[in-house]
Amino acid sequence: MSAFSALKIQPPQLHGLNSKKFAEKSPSCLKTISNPFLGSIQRIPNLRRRRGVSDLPRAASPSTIVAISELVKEKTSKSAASGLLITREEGLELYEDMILGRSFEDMCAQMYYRGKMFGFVHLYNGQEAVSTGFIKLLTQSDSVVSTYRDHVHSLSKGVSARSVMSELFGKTTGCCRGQGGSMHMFSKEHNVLGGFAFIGEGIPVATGAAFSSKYRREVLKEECDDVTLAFFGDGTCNNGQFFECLNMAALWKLPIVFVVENNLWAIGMSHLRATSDPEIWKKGPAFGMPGIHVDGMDVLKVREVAKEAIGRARRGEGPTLVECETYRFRGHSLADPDELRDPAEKAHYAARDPIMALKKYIIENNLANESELKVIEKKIDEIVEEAVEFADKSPLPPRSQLLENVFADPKGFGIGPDGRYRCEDPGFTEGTAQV
Ligand SMILES: Cc1ncc(C[n+]2csc(CCOP(=O)(O)OP(=O)(O)O)c2C)c(N)n1
Ligand SMILES: [Mg+2]
Repeated sequence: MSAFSALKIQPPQLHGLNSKKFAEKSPSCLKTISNPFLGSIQRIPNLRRRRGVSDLPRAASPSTIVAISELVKEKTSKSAASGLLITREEGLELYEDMILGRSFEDMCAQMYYRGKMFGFVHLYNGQEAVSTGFIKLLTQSDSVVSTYRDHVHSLSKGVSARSVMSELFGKTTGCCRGQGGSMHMFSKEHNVLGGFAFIGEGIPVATGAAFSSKYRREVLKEECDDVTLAFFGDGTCNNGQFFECLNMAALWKLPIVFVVENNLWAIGMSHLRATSDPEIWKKGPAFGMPGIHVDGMDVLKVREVAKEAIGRARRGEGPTLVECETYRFRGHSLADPDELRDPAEKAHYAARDPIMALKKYIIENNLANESELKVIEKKIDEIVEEAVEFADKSPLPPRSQLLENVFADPKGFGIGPDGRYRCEDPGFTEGTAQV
């Protein structure tokens, strides 16, 4: 039995893609969505013959790109004996991470409206199952590449709430010393390789990171089985960088997982309106890698898919494209009044809150009781409160920091040694920028 059949994934409703609209848009898709696991059914006739068998992932049949569930048959789950998908410890870890993500973002909204943060701030509420389901399976040396919606990915990867909040406040104690802000989280220590404001921009960076892991292992003969996760949205999947990187990753069998957070909207543009074939996962098999569709509001399903995709990458079997169908509970950014989306759609997804779903699973399966979960919630409240106090008290960066890491010649203009602004005819200097 594969990991996916063990999951008893419900026949997909493409949960939020309003099925009537979806049918009008693409009747042929409805035929495929009656299958419980979309990624498992894509047939690519003769692909192995054309490309040579050894280049392709090991599949059940020579002419099929199969779902990763079929590729890893001997998966053993720690909690297999109990028949549950997670142990108590795992359940509590997932719950804590999701509560941290949610509480942190709620606090960001408060701080933003109190004028503590500047620029655009994009929150992750509703999408927690994706970050937690994937990132909690990583090791320290694995990498994560995010988008402008990057706070929660960073927290899941272990960057402290203090340093993310300080970064948002523009303080020196932030993970980028206050120079990045909301959309540019980075942590060398945790291998968070950046949030990126331009959509699609992180995908080549992630592909490069995955290439470097493979190069270290296969050329430099270092011990390295690091995996990179690239997170990005549905609106990014019609962008050229996505296609270029899928091609390269499949061609070179890179240890990467492309994680699409399909929240059905790109600012105010509906995914169904903007995309010729709204099933993004299908683009994986088109490039010779498995494509998976998973309910992104269910952390346990995401986690099962993630285990196999990450495992596949770690074993050197190449990339996977995973489409997580999810939803954001707030506007595109905190500057968005969120008036475009249908209230019925929002209510539909609010009822599928991934944190509530995990809580229900934990309690119904006696992994923990309500009061034990309350203890976690209280602990997280304190962490988030403390992060705000810490950020608030932290110093602002000195003015001289303004020109650090600026590659254009800083000699001609900027802050002079006397602390005053100066502007001279720019010329090129050698070496590092210094004021
Ligand atoms: C290259 C580029 N073009 C346009 C934009 C403007 N823009 C900002 S967010 C966004 C929508 C992205 O939607 P999606 O990828 O679905 O991510 P989500 O915000 O839903 O997480 C666009 C087009 C941009 N940031 N970068
Ligand atoms: Mg989107």
